[in-house]
Order: sequence, then C-alpha cells, then structure tokens
Amino acid sequence: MYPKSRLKCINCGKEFGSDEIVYVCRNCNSLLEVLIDIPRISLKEMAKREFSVWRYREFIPIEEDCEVVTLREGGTPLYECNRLAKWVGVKKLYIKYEGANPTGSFKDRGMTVGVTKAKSLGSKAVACASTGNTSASLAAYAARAGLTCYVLLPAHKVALGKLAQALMHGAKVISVRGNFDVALKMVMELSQKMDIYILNSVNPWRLEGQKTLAFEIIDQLNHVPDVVCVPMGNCGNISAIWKGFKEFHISGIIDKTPKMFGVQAEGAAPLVNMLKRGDKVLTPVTHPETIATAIRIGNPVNWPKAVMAIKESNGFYEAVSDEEIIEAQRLIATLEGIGVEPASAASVAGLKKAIANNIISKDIEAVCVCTGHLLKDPEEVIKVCNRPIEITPDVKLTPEILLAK
Ligand code: AN7
Repeated sequence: MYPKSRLKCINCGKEFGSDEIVYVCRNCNSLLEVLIDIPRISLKEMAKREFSVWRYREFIPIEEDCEVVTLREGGTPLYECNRLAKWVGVKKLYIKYEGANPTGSFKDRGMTVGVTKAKSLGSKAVACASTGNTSASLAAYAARAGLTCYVLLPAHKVALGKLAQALMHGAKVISVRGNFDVALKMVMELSQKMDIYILNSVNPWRLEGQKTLAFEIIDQLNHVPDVVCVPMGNCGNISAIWKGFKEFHISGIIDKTPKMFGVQAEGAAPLVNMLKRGDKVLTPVTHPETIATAIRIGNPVNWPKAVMAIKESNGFYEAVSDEEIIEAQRLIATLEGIGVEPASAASVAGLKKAIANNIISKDIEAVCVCTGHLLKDPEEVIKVCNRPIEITPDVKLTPEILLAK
C-alpha cells in the first residue's frame, strides 16, 4: 500500500495535485510540502522487509504501479560511539552513518524517491545545482533510470570524489563561476524554458525519501533519542528528518519526538545568524566560505522549513568553525573508525560546542547524523593530515622509523 498525497504551500495553504510539476507555490512562491494520509501500521509489520528506504512503503507517496528506481539505499548503520561520547562530553552518542549509502551520502534516500517520481511524471531529463553530493547521487540514479542528467556545480569548489562520480555516471556537468546559490537560481530559471525535472531539495518529493532516516533511527534504537544533530546547508535534510519523526508520532509508532539540532559552518551560517539575532527573515550570506564545501551555502531555500523543525521540536542551533569541524572529523575517524567528510563532522562539532556552552545538557542521548563518506573529499584530508614517511628501498626499516613522532 502507498499513501495518497497532495502538495500544500507552507505559507498560504494552497494545494496542488501530486501529478503536477510544481516546485514552489504558484500563488505566493513559498515552499511546498507533501501531505500524506498517515497510515496505521506497526513498526513490527514493516520490519519484516529489507532494511532500506522502501521498508517504509506505506509512508512513501509513490503510486503502486510505478517502477521504483533503486540502488538499495538507506538501511545505514547506527553506531554506538562510547569513546567519542567521552570526547564530546555527552552521556550517550550514536552516529547515523550516511556514508554507507550507494553513492556515499544521504542524498540517495531522496533520489530513489525523486527519480522514481520523475519517471512516473514522464520526464526524460533531470537536473540540479549542487555543492557535490546531490549531483553525484542524481547522476547515479538518472543512469539507473535511463534518464538524461544535467548538473550545475560551483567551479573549483566541489570535492574531487563528488565531481568524479557525477562525471563517471554520465551527467552533463556545467561548472559555474559562482557559488551554489547562483547555480541554483540558474537551474530553476532553466526549468521554465526546458523540459527538465529539478531534483534539488526545493523539490518536496525528494524529502519524502530523506524522512526515512528518522524512521530508521527509531527502528534501530527501539526508542526515541533526546536530540538529533544534523548539519545544515540548503536545510532540506533537517526538515525531512523532522517530518519523518512527526509522521511516526501521528501514526502512533512513537509517543514523543526528539529535539532537532541544526548546525552550520561559521562562514556559511545564515540561518543560525538569523535565529541568534531573533530575526524573522533570513539575510543571505553573499560570500559563503568553509572547508566543508558541501554546506558552503549562503541562501538556503528550505530555511522556513528548518525554522519550523527547530521551533516545533524545541530544538537548538549552532555554528562551528572550520577548526572545530576538522578536529571532530579527525576524532570520529581515530576514536571510532568512522570516516566522514567535513560537513558531516559539523554535527558532532556542534554537539560538543553546545554541551560545553551549557546549551544542551550532557545528560542526554544524542544521535549525530554523519551525512557523507570520508572518501568524498580526499584532498581536504591530505591537506589536514601528516604526510606519510617516505623511505627508499635501500633504507633499513627500523623501529625508530615507525616510532618517530
Ligand atoms: C555531506 O549536494 O546541498 O541541509 O548540493 O552534501 O539538506 O542541504 C549538499 C548538502 C550536509 C546539507 N552534509 O544538507 C548538495 C548539497 C553533506 C551534504 C549537507 C549536504 P541540506
């Protein structure tokens, strides 16, 4: 069974049919949200199926007769991290490791649903602007579906692994001499002149796949954690995860919801700045800059949804420096064996900072969402780690060489 669905504007409430190609409200230009008929089904019943995005079929508004485009995404590990918890200063810490998805990031959860939707709408071509991971994921799913794929990337600011993926999966890659925000504007404008289906997170169907991350946390923990920490760029993921928790709550599967904690990089923190100032409207950061290129976004389209997620959940927000991000990335890797890219480490860095500043109690159970794999950005790792010790074959390898600091 699949749920019946419709689109609703989060501002004026105008509704659109699920078969309409519409990204923002035609009436007031605001964001759209997918409303589904919430099913009454137990977690136990769904748990009989493969652990993946499609386990939660009753919550995913894709009609039964659609052929699902999948690479077996989701079903990612939830690691208990006791050593890292000590470093962070929190009672209990888990990492939801989204690097384990087919293309190495959480974007795959959204793309399996988004590209299936594109096919069911009869689109022949899909497109996105991206800081990297969205393009890598879309390129792979478009290939799987046999669709043409166009991606716009900020020139010289996309991690090498992500660019390699987009190219190898056969996307047409356009490098824009500007940042992500400029590229997104360009691709949205193009969609009015050309028959391409946009799969940025402004597309509400994509978020229907990403919400399964919340379902999986409940499935794996068997209870509701206190806080869920999420790095924010375009702010789609935190909105999607919150929607997932809300839907499980309404369906009666859980009896409470966690607090959502959104973390941005200091050089690209328009939403955190807005909330700290108590502003009602977001002021974009014109020249966003951070080592975490995935979240190098100055004008996040989904900010109103992220504000709802943080406010409705009684949650938190914080910005972290590049140094804090790199330190967290290194400790996640060395203390726990989990390799994540810099943007992912922002969730752990944010939690550490919030606990140190007494914004969050140390006496909680937290889940940090680590959104992408270490290998996405090998260049950054090489820059921040010690060089290997190089020796020639005629040198005798001695313990002193290994023990040298
Ligand atoms: C690893 O690929 O925006 O707040 O174009 O790649 O939902 O945007 C990537 C975002 C966090 C932020 N972690 O998620 C893109 C893009 C990683 C990411 C985010 C991204 P959103």
